[in-house]
Parts: sequence; structure tokens; C-alpha cells
Amino acid sequence: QTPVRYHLADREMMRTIYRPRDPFAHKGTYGHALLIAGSYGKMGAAVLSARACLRAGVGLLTCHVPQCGTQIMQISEPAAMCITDEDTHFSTHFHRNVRTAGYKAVGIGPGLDKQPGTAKSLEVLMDEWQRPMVIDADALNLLSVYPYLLYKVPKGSILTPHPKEFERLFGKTENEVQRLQQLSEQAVNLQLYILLKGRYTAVACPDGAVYFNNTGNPGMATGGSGDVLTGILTGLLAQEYTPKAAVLLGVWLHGYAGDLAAAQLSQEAMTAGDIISYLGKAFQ
Ligand code: NPW
Ligand code: AMP
Ligand code: MG
Repeated sequence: QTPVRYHLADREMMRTIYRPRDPFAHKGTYGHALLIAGSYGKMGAAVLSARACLRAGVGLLTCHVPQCGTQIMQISEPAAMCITDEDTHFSTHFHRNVRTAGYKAVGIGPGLDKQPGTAKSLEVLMDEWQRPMVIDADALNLLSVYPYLLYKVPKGSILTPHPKEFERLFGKTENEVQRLQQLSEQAVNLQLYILLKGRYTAVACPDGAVYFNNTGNPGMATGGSGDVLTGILTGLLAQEYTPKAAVLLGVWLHGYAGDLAAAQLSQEAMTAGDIISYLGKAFQ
């Protein structure tokens, strides 16, 4: 076993990653993101993710949603455009979207559900896209159900499992130290950024290095927090931050926005939407 190299991702590191905006920029400068999220009863995850993507600074955002979700998305977040799936309750035909459109980033998973048609569409999407993308929640669960899909994930992509999703993907370990070793090894084997979410989110890179994030608090232990993170990461990728820069900056900002929300509202009363509201202060 190669010893894992551990680093701290802190505010000073973020200052070196963050890029101020060009005064002559226009919306085309900051990329067009495609977010594939939501299903019947879980459109909230899609809306949170979309709002976070916009607040992370994306130029344009299109959300692919099932028929039941189009009005919900258009009313909840007017700045986001929508593509409606052929399916009423689930997204099973999103693979058709990437062929023609000039997206800069793709994020998939929040509230998506695990329909077999969704798995097939994910496979075609990954075969066609062939560039780094953000994979979360039910899209990760589909990789667990159909393990061969894991090997089709484009190199340099960002996987964002919480511990349960991580266990579904890679199996149980006896203790935390072994899990971190496994995290690093899988990032090397698959050539992916794998982000194990928790109190101190650990980001493993394709070279095996692991970065610990030092922001966040238990107020973020509330439904939708992870969906917000997926939106932020997708938004940063669309702005042409490298996957490594996007994942380190995105995780740090997400936690720091959570800390600012908790300081103002309390850990108890804050909700995932409040993380989005404080993202602006976190950037500042
Ligand atoms: P327990 O209870 O401890 O045994 P799932 P999900 C465990 C969408 N959402 N450390 C924990 O197990 C998502 O985007 C929609 C240890 C828990 O029972 C997904 O698409 C929302 N264990 C879908 O729902 C808001 C941990 O995992 C189990 C852990 C399912 O996502 C909510 C839950 O994991 C949600 O985001 C930790 N840190 N964290 C909406 N408003 O539309 C979790 N666990 O079964 O993968 O379910 O994460 O809720
Ligand atoms: P998810 O389980 O997908 O909704 O993701 C939860 C998000 O909230 C992850 O980014 C976690 O790192 C964050 N989070 C949850 N609980 C805590 C905690 N106790 N301390 C810091 N961050 C947390
Ligand atoms: Mg989640």
C-alpha cells in the first residue's frame, strides 16, 4: 500500500484558486451548464441544485426534468431554462441533449430516481460526453446497481458520495483509516475526483492525494444540502475551473456558506436553501 498524502483545504488555498470576473465578460464567458435532476416527489432536489448552480456564477443553465417537473422548475427558478423529458415522472431520455448543444458542464443525480431507463440514458450520456462531469445521489446509486457503468465515467469527473453512497459503490471497510485508503485508491484506479462527504469532507484526487475541507457544520445535516453542493460544482466546472479547482473551491464555499447561515440563523433553523442564500457572502 502506498501511503496516502493528506492536505488541508483552507481559506488561503481558496484565495489561490478563485478567479475574479473579467469586466468585459458576458454570459457566454461563464459557460452553459446542463443539470439533470428531479423526479416525481423529488423536484425540490432539482430546484435547490439549479439555484445553487446559478449562484455559483454559471452563465446559462438548462435543467432536464421529467414532465411533472417543468412547471415546478420554471416557476421556482425563472433564470433556469428547461428541457422536458418524454417521461412523466422520471428522466429517461436526457442522453439526447448532449449531442447538439454546446454545454460546458454536466451535473447529474439530485432527486433523479433509479429507473432502468435512467441507467441506459446515463450510459449513453457518458459515452457521448467524454469530459469531466459531476455525478451525485441517484446517479451514484445507479453506478452501484450497474457496476460496469462506473468504468464508463469520464476521467476527471467528480463523484460526490455521502458515506452510505460510498459504501454502496465500494463496499464496507472496517474503520475510517481503511476507508480513506480505499477512497484514495479508487480515485487513482478510476482516475476520478471522489469526494467523501461528512464533517470534514475528504476529496481524493486521481494522483491519490486527499484534501480535507475545514468548513461546514451540523446545521448542514438536513435534506438538500448535498443537492446544493452538486449545483455549485456544476456551476464552477461550467466556468472552466479545472475539476480539481472546482471541487476544492466548491466544497469549501458550500461549507463556508453553511457556517455563515448557521451563525445568522442557528444550526437548527437553517435549511439547505439558506446555504444558497449565503453563497454570495461566502464568495465575498
Ligand atoms: P442511517 O439512517 O444513518 O442508517 P440515501 P438520500 C445514510 C434526494 N433528496 N454518515 C443514512 O443511513 C437525493 O438527491 C431529495 C452515515 C441515511 O438513511 C437522492 O436523489 C430531496 N450515513 C434521494 O433523495 C431532499 C449516512 O444514508 C441514508 C450519512 C435519496 O438521497 C433529500 C440516506 O441515504 C434528498 O437530498 C452520513 N454522513 N449520510 C428533495 N427535497 O427533493 C447519509 N447516511 O438512501 O442515499 O438517501 O441521501 O436522502
Ligand atoms: P447529502 O447527504 O448528500 O445531502 O450531503 C450533505 C452535505 O452536508 C455534505 O456536503 C456534507 O459534507 C454536509 N454536512 C452534513 N452534515 C455535516 C456536518 N455535521 N458537518 C459538516 N458538514 C456536514
Ligand atoms: Mg445527497
